[in-house]
Amino acid sequence: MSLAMALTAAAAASMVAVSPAVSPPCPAVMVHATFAPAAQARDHKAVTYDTKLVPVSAKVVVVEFLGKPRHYEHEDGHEYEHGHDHGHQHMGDAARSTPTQSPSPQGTQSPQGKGQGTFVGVWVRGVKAHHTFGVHVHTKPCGTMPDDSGPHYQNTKDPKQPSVNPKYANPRNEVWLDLTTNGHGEGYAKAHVDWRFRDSEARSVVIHEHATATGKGHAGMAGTRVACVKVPFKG
Ligand SMILES: [Cu+2]
Repeated sequence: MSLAMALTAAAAASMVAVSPAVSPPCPAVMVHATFAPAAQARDHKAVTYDTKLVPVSAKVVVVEFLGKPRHYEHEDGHEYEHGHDHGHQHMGDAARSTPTQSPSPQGTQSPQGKGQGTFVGVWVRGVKAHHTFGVHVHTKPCGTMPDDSGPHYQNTKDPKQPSVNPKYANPRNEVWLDLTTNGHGEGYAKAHVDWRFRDSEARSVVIHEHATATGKGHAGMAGTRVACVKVPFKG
């Protein structure tokens, strides 16, 4: 299965069986790229700053869907509300594809209602095997230097930057897509948040050297930036 097909299938699997009024999912944004050396950032969508962790020629797919449905219709016609997920899941969860479902009385949907929020999925192949990468949506496009991609995108901006306060630097206020690769250097992560990006303020997905920290004083930190993908996220 190709990267794009696999990712689309995984994303679609978390959106299937919605009420017939909702049209089939169609990504708002989809970027499919091969990592190039950082010096070529101007002409390439994806660049690597650390070829040991993310070799040139490794591949990446990023998709964004607007308004991941909160409800799923079961075969018997009953509606089930999708429990609020915790922001990011690892490849194993995603590969099994069926979202957590819990029975819920009708009429108790979230204040946002159906179809709100943003779903982001990322898939990499050909990167370091058996490795956990911290991955986030950042505010600026990738450049020749790792810091060109700016800080993390935050729904509610932390007045104090760089933001290491767990109140702001968390997977509900930012988009975290940490992933752990398998033996073939392939990994997948998805995230859903209840809000939409502001226009032109979310421009890249940055891959960091290790998993994202959550503790006070270093929340959101994941080591150096090892690779970056330009993604023109829509709100
Ligand atoms: Cu980051």
